[in-house]
Amino acid sequence: MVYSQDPQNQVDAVVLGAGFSGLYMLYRLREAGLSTRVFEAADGVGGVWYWNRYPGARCDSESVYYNYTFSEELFKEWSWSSRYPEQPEILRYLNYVADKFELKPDITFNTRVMSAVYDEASNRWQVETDTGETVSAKYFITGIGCISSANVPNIKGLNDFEGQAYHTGHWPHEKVDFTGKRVGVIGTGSSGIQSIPVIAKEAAHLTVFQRTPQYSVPAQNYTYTKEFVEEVKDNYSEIRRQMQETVAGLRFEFGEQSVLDDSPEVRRQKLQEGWEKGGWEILFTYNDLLANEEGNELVAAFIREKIQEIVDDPETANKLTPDHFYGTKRAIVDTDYFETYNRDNVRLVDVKASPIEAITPKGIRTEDNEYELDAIVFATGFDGMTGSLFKIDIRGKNGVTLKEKWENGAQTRTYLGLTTAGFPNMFMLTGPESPSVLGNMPATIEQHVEWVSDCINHLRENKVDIFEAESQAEEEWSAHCKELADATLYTKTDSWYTGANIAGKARGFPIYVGGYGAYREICDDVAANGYKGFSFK
Ligand code: N01
Repeated sequence: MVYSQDPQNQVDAVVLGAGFSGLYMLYRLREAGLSTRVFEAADGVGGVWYWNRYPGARCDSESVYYNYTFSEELFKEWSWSSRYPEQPEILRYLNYVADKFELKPDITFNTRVMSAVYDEASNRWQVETDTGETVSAKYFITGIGCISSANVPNIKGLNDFEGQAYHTGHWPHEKVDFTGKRVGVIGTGSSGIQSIPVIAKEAAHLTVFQRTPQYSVPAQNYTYTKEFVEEVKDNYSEIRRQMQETVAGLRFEFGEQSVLDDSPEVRRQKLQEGWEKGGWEILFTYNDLLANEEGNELVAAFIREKIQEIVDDPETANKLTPDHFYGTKRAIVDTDYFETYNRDNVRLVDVKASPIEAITPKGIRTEDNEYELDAIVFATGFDGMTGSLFKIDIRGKNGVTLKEKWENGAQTRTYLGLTTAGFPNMFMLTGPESPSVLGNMPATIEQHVEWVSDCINHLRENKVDIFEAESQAEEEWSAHCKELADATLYTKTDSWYTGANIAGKARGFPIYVGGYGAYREICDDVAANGYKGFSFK
């Protein structure tokens, strides 16, 4: 590689991605006086909210918390329309933020970073893009999201289909019109469950290809009143404080009791109330839902009963009824998902019982049938946590790639989920082994960005050239993450959290399950103690 000597291409920091994390990281670095380049593969800001434009896409953390809180002015300027607004509104918000803080001039759009190589002689990162540009930076920061590498399963005949095919995570910008069409949706995770009711209303006929049934509870979405929005704004400081301290970066904690502490009658009443309030209420009703098999089963049984009540056809209801531990696959909230199966134009195909054999020119062939389709929607998810990092050729000391160091995901090792030994001056926003996807993402992102920018300020003030996680600290952190995860039910279920959704991917649970508030305290403590666990040169 020819290293960049061009002063134009020598910057203090390179940041990857212009979603929630990249935008705020750029803001903070610029405030601190660092020259910064952000590279973004899309032609606009937004990250996952740029790409995930499928019908029905919306957030499932309440919008008044699903936003930045670092700027009181911004918080008070923006008003959300509803509890769970749709993707266009969230994308408008992120564009508003980028425009307000004049971030776009420092973002290079339509440009994908292909490699980032640490040069030990100069102690700088050499970053190469798909447009042939090389930039040299002191700090290399990834803000590429945890679920941004789309998974299109390797099904025979994938390219033979003569109709239209879409992936929910790469949806076209123009409206896709399913009117009069026979549509097939593969996948019933959050994306499938959000899009199925909307597509069913438009399409002539919808066939859902389900491999694993999912628990889902009603979102109970509603339009915010002006009074509520004003009240939220008046409580800005309190909301920011609460979000920083709670287990998931929202305003509430898990309930104080075990599932087993309540009598069946009281438990039922609480779960019914949770169902009616919607969203995350049921998931947070008890303190041990995700650790106690017997308790989890009681809550899961309540949701299974609801599915049986809602869905008219008993055979369809049975196929839709899950048997894994509730919440161990990402919990889902929906609008009329199970009700959709009562429509005459919707059918459910169980592809665990009769697996998909091939995509054919005319549709999808399973072991026992062929389904003619005009369009196929792949709601088949993502290569989560490590997928996007591994797509980039990231090389640390001695030319070792991140993929090699982490043994292709079999041995993910980080310190605090922010850094990894052998990769000096590199930071991962919402990286593996941080709380990331188990919390309200904007809150977890703000904490990471603030920690990283404070850290960089500290390094500059103290004229530190090389900042690197120590192997011992990293070993301990990764072991701690594993120990916490193994004490939960998460690891007992196949999910994208564990890597089970990707053929051949190593299994693990590279997410910190100890809670966002506790994690923040740990990170603050590390900083307050002179960044213990890191080496400085
Ligand atoms: O992806 P998923 P997603 N044949 O992996 C099935 C976030 N998100 O895009 O369970 C047949 O959850 C797969 O089956 P199985 C959120 O964190 C948030 O829906 O592996 N089926 C599953 O049913 C979420 O968790 C929002 O057996 C195949 C589905 O495809 C994460 O993104 C909205 C298959 C994939 O579900 C991912 O959600 C949307 C195959 N070969 C997403 N391969 C919000 O609300 C896979 N499947 C904010």
